Amino acid sequence: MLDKSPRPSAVNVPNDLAAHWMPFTANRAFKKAPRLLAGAKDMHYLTVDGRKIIDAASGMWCTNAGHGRTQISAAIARQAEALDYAPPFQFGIPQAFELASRIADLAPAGLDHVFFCNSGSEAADTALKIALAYHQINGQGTRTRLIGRERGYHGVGFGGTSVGGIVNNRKMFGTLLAGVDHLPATYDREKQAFTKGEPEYGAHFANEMERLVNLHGATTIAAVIVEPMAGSTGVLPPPKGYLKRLREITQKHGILLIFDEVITGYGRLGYAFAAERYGVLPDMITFAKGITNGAAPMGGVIVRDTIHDAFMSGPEHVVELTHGYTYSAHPLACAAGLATLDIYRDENLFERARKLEPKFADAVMSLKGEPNVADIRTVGLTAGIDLAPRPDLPGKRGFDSLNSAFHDNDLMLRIAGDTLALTPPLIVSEDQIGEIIDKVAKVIRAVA
Ligand code: PXG
Repeated sequence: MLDKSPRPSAVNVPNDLAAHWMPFTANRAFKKAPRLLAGAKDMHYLTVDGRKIIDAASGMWCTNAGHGRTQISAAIARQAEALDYAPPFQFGIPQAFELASRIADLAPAGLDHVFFCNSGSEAADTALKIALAYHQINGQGTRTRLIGRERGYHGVGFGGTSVGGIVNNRKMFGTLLAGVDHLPATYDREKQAFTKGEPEYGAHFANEMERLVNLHGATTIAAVIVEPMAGSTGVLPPPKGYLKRLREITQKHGILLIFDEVITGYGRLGYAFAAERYGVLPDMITFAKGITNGAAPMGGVIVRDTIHDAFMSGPEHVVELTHGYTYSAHPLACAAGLATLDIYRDENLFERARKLEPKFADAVMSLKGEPNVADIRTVGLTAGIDLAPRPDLPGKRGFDSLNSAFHDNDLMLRIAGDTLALTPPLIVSEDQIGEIIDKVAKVIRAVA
């Protein structure tokens, strides 16, 4: 029988999809079957054809407080009226100073200075440049090597791409930065499969840092950058003791340790920063995404006092660090950031994530035994579900999952190859966790 019920009318549907070359997207496939979004509120997106989609991805690991928070949009609107743009070089706005103080208060003691930029990529490149400059002004200019990790993601700048460890993101772009090396990834499925939280096995992977020191010489190495929990590559929580050992080795050799907390910052793992969860003090923390709940572009680097203070010498009229962006600490982003931090505080969202973690982990683990599920990892309010690849078509089962979720199951999830990543807003209810898991099960069966 024909369904004659009225359909919600489509909104904002473009006539032509050709001109927009979409980032990190299979453009031709998208334009044949577009996934177009028109609105969002709390836990849901609204599609252009009026469907409500539950968001199990926080957009792209951004909207930790859920969508459409009027407190944030009102703050942005007020700021746009009062002061649209101010030059961040040689001038400042009060909101930037206030936001930096609020972020420093959330960060571990000793990390008290914040350098603003506009994205996670810029944050990674900024941290790497600060590391190089610090060693130079500290009389250790031979320290120029940068160390990343296999399966790491630090954005798409040349610095972040160079220290990143995802082959598809690197192989098209030539030789990248010279003098970069990589630690091995911390994942071993045979020893770690279906672990909730941090795996018991794998602290020894940090010892590879000693090997790199022996290979290159400590006095040539400036910094190591790692995500405390690798997100983009499919949610790899750190093995127990791994980050502590990495800290010990880097400290012993005078090498700076940078935590890329673009994903793990602002509550994803139940704490303001993963550094707190793991009780490890890095020299710098990068952040982006959750700082504004995704509502305005912003990133930054939180820097240890000793590093910051080392720059504060020489004639006072001279710029201490020749680095920054036209939109560093943009007024609209600062307004969004302040309103976002108010929400995180007033709604105790980090604590909420911590309390929900065991229930979330149990719910996701219930998918063990569904077709092709090869491993499940959970930590904080985040999970990675590895599906076995289709023979000779790596990534196809993941891509089919994205489409089945969006088009047939009213669900948004992230994919990394054939891994499904769940990372819902921290406001998710227990019922909604159940709903998400039911939908994911349907998706997994649909792509079997
Ligand atoms: N560092 C980390 C750890 C990230 O996760 C960046 C840096 C770069 O941030 P920008 O703002 O420049 O994109 C990221 C970004 C995914 C996914 O599906 C993850 C990211 C970006 C896009 C997709 O997992 N993370």
